[in-house]
Amino acid sequence: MTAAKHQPLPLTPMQTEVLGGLSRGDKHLPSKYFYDAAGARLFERICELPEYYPTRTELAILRTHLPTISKQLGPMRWLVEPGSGSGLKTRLLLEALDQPAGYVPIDISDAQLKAYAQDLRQGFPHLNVRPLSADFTADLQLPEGVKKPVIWFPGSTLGNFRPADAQAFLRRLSRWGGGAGELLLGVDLVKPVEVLEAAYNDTAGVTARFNLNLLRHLNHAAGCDFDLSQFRHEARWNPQIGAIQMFLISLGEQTVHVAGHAFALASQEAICTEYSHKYTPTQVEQLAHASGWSLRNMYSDPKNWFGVFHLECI
Ligand code: AVI
Repeated sequence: MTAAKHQPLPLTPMQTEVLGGLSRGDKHLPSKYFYDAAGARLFERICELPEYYPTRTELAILRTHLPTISKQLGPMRWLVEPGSGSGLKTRLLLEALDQPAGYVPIDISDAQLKAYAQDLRQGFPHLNVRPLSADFTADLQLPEGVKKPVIWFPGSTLGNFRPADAQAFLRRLSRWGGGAGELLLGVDLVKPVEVLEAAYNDTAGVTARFNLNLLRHLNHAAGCDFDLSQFRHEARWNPQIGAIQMFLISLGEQTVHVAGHAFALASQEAICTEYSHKYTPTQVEQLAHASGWSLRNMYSDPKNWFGVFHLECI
């Protein structure tokens, strides 16, 4: 009898991404894996922190300007949201819209999407909710009949894309529903460094837990063996690229394993876990223009900390 050969298991897409990120000279981990159930709950807590101004600032802008925005959009529009719902903000927009034709939330997590659609139908019994289970960063087809959509992308999620990816994503959005749509885009704006760094290094330590939870998630879902007690959270402004970068810093020399591959980390070596780009209004306009959109209006708060950009397809 010959001994059965030990075949390595094929890598999952998640493991492939983690291996790729840890193989770089400047180690990275993909920020999209922050949002397991625990991460999503921590993010909700972040949004309520005194230092984390984006959520409440964007809400205040919407409360002030939604009547005007709604008038400009006109009646019977389809609302399409990449991501399965931004809670209160989406509800405010749906309430403000004049007889919306329907609402299409798009999310890769089918279970989350169905629960959200169900919940929404209770609050808006007459609304035609058409959830679409898909990766919104890839090419996709909106449901039949959804034309000239109003695309809603709040929360400065665009800031978590690298600028080239942000441009490619905005270009894709411009083609949704056959083009000719409009985009309501919430973007966090450049502001004093102290304000930015405080927002990502909160005193209650919630952002630190959110950051470390990425390792816990990868341990469970990608078979890694990160020891959470051997890392600390750090977030700092990078003026060269105009972004807050979040890091997990190795507290000592250590080796971590991913799917049978070993990675050595030096003491104080940083793993970058997130980019949160901040833009000036002019930069947003330029980025939008380079991706097939022109600016109709921009709404901001008295300190100009956050912008809601109303864009239309060129
Ligand atoms: C989801 N995104 C816009 C947040 C941000 O501000 O970049 C994620 C986040 N990371 C740490 N705090 C919040």
